Amino acid sequence: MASGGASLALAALLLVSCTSAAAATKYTVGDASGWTTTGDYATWASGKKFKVGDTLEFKYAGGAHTVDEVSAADYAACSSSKALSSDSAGSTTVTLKTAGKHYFICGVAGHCSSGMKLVVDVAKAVSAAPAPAPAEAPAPAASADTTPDAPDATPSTPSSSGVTPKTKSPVTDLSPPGKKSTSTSGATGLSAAAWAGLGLAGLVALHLGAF
Ligand SMILES: [Cu+2]
Repeated sequence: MASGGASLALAALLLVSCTSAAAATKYTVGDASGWTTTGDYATWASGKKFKVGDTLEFKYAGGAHTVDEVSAADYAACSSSKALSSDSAGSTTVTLKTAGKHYFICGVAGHCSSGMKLVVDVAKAVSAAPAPAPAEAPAPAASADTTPDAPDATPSTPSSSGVTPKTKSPVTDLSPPGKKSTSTSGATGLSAAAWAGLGLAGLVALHLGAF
């Protein structure tokens, strides 16, 4: 039962991470120009609000350039000798996994110094909204999980029985007034119509009798 609760919690977490991933933005570095020596990536990055989960797609001719993530010092020095990651496949997609500044340079000699460098300031993912959701979700899932597994467990029985009357009472309280109001209005409506009909019939009968 512990594993069941854990897997449910995991599933909830996965769902949350999937939803946040769906909200992530995919940026093509340099837009149509791509990752090139003639790009101006400071201008390209300015005004963009990068956040954790977003992806950067570097487009370039495979082998012509590299995408190296480096430290701030190596970014300033255009050195990729201690690169945190490196790729030269031609289409490099980098997922921004952590908040803070991320530095990318091209490792080909002379390219970084000619402007092939990009720094992005990544903001924390908007975790304020998704955070309360997983906290609420595992609570009912865990209690529902313990009830069938351990019916003899004392805390589960009062909690489940305590829930049922609460849900039943508003239903029983609501249904009688609803039924009464409709039935009485229907009855009065019918009787009024019946009396009117009888009155008309009586008048017609009187007229017929007079003739
Ligand atoms: Cu290059």
